[in-house]
Amino acid sequence: MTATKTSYATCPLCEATCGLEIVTRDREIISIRGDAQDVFSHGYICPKAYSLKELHADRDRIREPMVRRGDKWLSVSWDDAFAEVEAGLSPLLQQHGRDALAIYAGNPNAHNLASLIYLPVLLHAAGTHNIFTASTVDQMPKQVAAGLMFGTILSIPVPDLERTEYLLLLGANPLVSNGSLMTAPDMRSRLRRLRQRGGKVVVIDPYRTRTAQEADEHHFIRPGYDAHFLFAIVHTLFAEGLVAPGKLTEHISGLEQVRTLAEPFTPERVASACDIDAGTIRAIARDLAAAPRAAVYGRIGTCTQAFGTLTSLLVDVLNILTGNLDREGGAMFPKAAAGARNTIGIPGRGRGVRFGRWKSRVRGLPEYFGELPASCLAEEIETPGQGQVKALLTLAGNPALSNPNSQRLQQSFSMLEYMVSVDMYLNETTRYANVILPPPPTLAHSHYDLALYQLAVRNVAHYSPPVIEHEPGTFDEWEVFLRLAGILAGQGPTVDFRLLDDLSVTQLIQREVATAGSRVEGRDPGDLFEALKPRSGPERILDFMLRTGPYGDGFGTRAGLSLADLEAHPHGVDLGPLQPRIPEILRTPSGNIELAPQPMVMDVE
Ligand SMILES: Nc1nc2c(c(=O)[nH]1)N[C@H]1C(S)=C(S)[C@@H](COP(=O)(O)OP(=O)(O)OC[C@H]3O[C@@H](n4cnc5c(=O)[nH]c(N)nc54)[C@H](O)[C@@H]3O)O[C@H]1N2
Ligand SMILES: Nc1nc2c(c(=O)[nH]1)N[C@H]1C(S)=C(S)[C@@H](COP(=O)(O)OP(=O)(O)OC[C@H]3O[C@@H](n4cnc5c(=O)[nH]c(N)nc54)[C@H](O)[C@@H]3O)O[C@H]1N2
Ligand code: SF4
Ligand SMILES: [Mo]
Repeated sequence: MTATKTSYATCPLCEATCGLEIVTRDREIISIRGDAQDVFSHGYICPKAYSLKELHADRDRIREPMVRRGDKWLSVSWDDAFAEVEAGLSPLLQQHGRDALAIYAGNPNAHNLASLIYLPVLLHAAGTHNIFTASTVDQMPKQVAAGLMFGTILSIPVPDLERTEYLLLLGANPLVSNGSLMTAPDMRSRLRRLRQRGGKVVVIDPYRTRTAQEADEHHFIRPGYDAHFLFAIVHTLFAEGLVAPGKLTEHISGLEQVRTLAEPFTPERVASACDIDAGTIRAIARDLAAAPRAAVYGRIGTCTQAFGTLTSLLVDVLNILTGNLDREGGAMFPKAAAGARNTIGIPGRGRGVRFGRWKSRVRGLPEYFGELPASCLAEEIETPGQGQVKALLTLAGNPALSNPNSQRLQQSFSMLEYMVSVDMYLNETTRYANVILPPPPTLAHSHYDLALYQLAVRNVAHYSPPVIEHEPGTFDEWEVFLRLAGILAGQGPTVDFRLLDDLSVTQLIQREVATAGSRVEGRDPGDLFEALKPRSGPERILDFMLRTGPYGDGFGTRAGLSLADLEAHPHGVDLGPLQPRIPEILRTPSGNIELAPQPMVMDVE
């Protein structure tokens, strides 16, 4: 019998990024437990982690490409599957144009290194305006608010949980969800410690959640009225002379405008709208102002509502007015080791964000950062005319279940002329596909949380190599993405994805050496390309990002991080507690934090 092997990996199932200790024999998983030496999670895991073993062994998990013929599904070779995709998609795109293809990318892409790196390549090759993701049924309002206020869409402050003494949570249930846009393993212990050191947790939620049950205070709110509630707190802070942005004063624009906008929102007027009485609103405002260190945090309940973006903005307006933004124990900005836009370019000022560059065909809704609201997808498929969606590519998403009005969406899927899904299950969505391309088993690909470390309550970096070897003849997800990119770019089903990969890296290097303020500004791209050898795929690009990142070795310009370092530290690298980052983090055109950006002012009316 082969000997067992012990590996360390990050759990990819939610945003908490817990470290796992996994024992395997060949391709079989023997056990999964928490990695006691993990620098961030210290052994904590939730019951979901163990399901990775079942997921791996699940007989329903798709292991080979599948092609649908009527109601029948046939397993086919990868070459045949890509040839099918080519034959199905290319004529449609030639006849009807690029926008005839819609792409839907689901939530697991945010937990997958290969997708995070190669999805942009695939989307670029597709050249369609009809791009949809789970973001618009989740956190897009947060990204818009962060983009407008701070200049980049993931500059979302997170509560400094280990040092805060007052936490106001709106529309979030982190004890169950394990936290979102706040990467923090073992939320229960963190909240418990907060209260043990005399701190207070206050929950605003229309439902008595488990988090609400364990909080010091829970106030029921009428759904959709968080902006009113937050404005009433802002109103109270101004009325009672409690506005104290402290060191942020010189970095903010729009303070007087916020005062004026908050004027009509007296606690008395707001109380009947949001169902929280005026006395409670005033008391929360005073507690928040009086706490030596406090943080306001809003999550999905504050996003999936009519005024989600305004609410998201107001959450951080409150953090700023009380002097809690960017200070220890307040709401702080992580500094991720790789891929964070707020660490790229010249610190303190930038181009800001743009949106609304194009609109959806049927309802005329604006794009945000390259995507349209997922709620538009069904009508784009149903409505005839120039630019109608005729084909769909889903990538790790189940919109037929997860999106609003899903029955209508399912009906629209049956109208498609062609559909391809990259997924390992036959489900509500993929059953409409003509071809399903399965990713390798989760533990057979490497992992690095490029997105989530940008939102972590402590600065950490953790790379895990594949735990299990690929089965011969299987494709990694990045290879699938590049093969699809080749087909969509008109290069056919047999494109050499390694050449496309080289091209992607070359473009990335060229962009970076031309970026003012980069650690490798002005360097010879060819030298850097050579220095990355012999790596390829996601590892090569991750290594490049780490080395040009804020802790990076700058390709020999100083001692610092590279992928080799992370490989030498299987339990992760601790980069320390969060540090103040204003003004360095800002990328707004003014170089200030914008408290009252125009689109939000319009929403107030
Ligand atoms: N009613 C209701 N609706 C909701 C929500 C809610 O709370 N209530 N929550 C919303 C939120 S926050 C979100 S993020 C969205 C999520 O919406 P989606 O992302 O559309 O839905 P998921 O169920 O996460 O879909 C995951 C799909 O990816 C596949 N998959 C898993 N891992 C991988 C992988 O590594 N590679 C590939 N290729 N496929 C993989 C799974 O088989 C599944 O088909 O749902 C939203 N919809
Ligand atoms: N087990 C498990 N864990 C998960 C997931 C999962 O599918 N399963 N999904 C993951 C994903 S993708 C995400 S995005 C996170 C989400 O993580 P969270 O946002 O922490 O969790 P939710 O349970 O979606 O919490 C939303 C809360 O908002 C409340 N709410 C609804 N409307 C309003 C409103 O108008 N105002 C206010 N103030 N509150 C409102 C709801 O009652 C609910 O308690 O969870 C992640 N964790
Ligand atoms: S909390 Fe999330 S990351 Fe941690 S073990 Fe559970 S599912 Fe995995
Ligand atoms: Mo989500």
